[in-house]
Amino acid sequence: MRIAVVSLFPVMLREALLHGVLGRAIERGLLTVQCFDPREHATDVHRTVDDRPYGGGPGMVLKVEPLRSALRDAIGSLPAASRRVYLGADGRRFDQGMAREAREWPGLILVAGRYEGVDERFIETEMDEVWSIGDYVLTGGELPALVVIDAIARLLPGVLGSPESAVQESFSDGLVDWPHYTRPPELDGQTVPAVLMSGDHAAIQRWRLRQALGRTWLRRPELLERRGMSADERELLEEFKIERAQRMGRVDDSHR
Ligand code: 4FD
Repeated sequence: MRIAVVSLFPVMLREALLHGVLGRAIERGLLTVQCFDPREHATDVHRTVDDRPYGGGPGMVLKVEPLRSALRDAIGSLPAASRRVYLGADGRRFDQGMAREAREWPGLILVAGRYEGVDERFIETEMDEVWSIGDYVLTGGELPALVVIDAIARLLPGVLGSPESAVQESFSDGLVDWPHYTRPPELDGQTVPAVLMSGDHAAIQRWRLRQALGRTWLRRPELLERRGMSADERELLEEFKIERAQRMGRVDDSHR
């Protein structure tokens, strides 16, 4: 997949993309990310990219022409069917479903705003969609762009080590994760659940699904509402509730 980002801070993006799974995916050519800096498209001696808002008020607004010129370069270097997405707090809430859809696109152009925003005419004429990563305001669209790139990239074939990762994910689709443990088996009296060391893979799978259902019920009930449960899953969740009630009745009511 090919991604282009229009941003005044290309170094910030490039640096962040050097590390970990994402860095390796780019090294291996599973994904390309190119940056296009509107400042390089400013035509005056001062390389001006922003100006004062019509109507007055604080802050500056990104001008259309340098943005549009940078975008034209980005479009020129990506497949024709690429989609154009602006990152803004007023956009459609980005979620896993949108990441899954976007991974099928041949190319994605992300535009990261700065200052008080970009001239609305640029968004109207040039953008297909506006996405938000959550209900908070940031100083720029670069971090949201990186979040979107990360969420999509890990879904691309070959990016996560094994194809098993994808199977595991569909197994627990729409649920929060189950708890994870590694050595040592006991730490200051905190032990690893015995089933995880039993070697009984069917029992481990059921334990993990039970935990994922239980944690989703406790922490993100609205996800469970939306997703629904099979008869088998309903039974597992009941088991989780009973176990938890017993645990809380006897010793520990420290966590909800
Ligand atoms: N919640 C998000 C995206 C961008 C952003 C910006 C005007 C500020 C939050 C236009 C002002 C863009 C988000 C950049 N803040 N800030 O996804």
